[in-house]
Amino acid sequence: MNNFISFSDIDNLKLLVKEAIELKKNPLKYKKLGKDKTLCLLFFNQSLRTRLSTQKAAQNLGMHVIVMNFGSEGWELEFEDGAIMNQNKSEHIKEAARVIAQYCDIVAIRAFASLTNKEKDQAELVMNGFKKYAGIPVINMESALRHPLQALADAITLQEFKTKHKPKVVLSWAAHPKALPHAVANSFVEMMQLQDADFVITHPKGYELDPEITKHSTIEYQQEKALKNADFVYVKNWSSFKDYGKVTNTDANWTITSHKMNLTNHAKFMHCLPVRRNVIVMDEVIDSENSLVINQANNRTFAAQIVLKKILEDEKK
Ligand code: SN0
Repeated sequence: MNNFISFSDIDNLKLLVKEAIELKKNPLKYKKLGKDKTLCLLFFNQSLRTRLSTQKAAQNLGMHVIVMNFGSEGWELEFEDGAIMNQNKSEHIKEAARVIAQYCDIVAIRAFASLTNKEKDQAELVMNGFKKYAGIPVINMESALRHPLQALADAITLQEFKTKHKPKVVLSWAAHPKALPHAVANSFVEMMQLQDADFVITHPKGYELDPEITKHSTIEYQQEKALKNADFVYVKNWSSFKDYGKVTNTDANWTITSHKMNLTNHAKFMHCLPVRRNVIVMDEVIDSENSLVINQANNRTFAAQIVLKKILEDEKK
């Protein structure tokens, strides 16, 4: 593996999940693999799980880690080719990426969608800029469009908790006071399209994700109908894609309650966190024994570790 920007960088998801589960049993087995290698984590946005689990994963492989809150502490970057930089942007990605690459062996980046400029978000400027100019492996820690480390952790969690070959997995939207990115939902959909599962997406009309991403998946606009017989319920808010970045629906009827969980096949509850309690999901559901949110967060370490391991191994070849 050279980069991990989306699921298209993975050859075989099933095998990768299997290897991650093996790694989880003995996380320090490859402690020598990353000796004298440095991972640089650049954050343009807040983080809890991603920051700590990716550091932990690198440490488990014996790597050094440098963390920078680029969004608040770095120069404001210009991404446009040929830009006349006489405004607020101080440094071009061409220099920044090449400079950073001299200090580390792998760079991991978090840069959320602006949710104001659809074209720029769709172009994945930050991730692609680093990929183009850094010349070292790039890992996506949530970009404008994708959060593949989260989806890989979710694939590990599904594998650990599924009790049948082809479970029913429902991705449900729920209302949120803020406009949130599409990245988690997009990567979850792309991951589910690689799984043997009965996968259904449910959301109100107007909240369709990018049709390019969901084109091979089933969409059911009636949440209660979608939840019927589900084995896993994954809830996530996202803002409108059509009416880009807008909150056009605040209907509290989409909240996951115990009444809704009772429609399922005793389903496991999932969310990537952070979650707004009693807005996205009621306490009774997230606090129940069927909630997997803490397990998902734990698997973030092993998702990051298997990706780092693959990149380090391929670098050695
Ligand atoms: C981010 C998102 O993409 O939805 C990160 C999830 C891993 N979530 C938020 O920004 C939630 C912020 C909030 O105020 O609830």
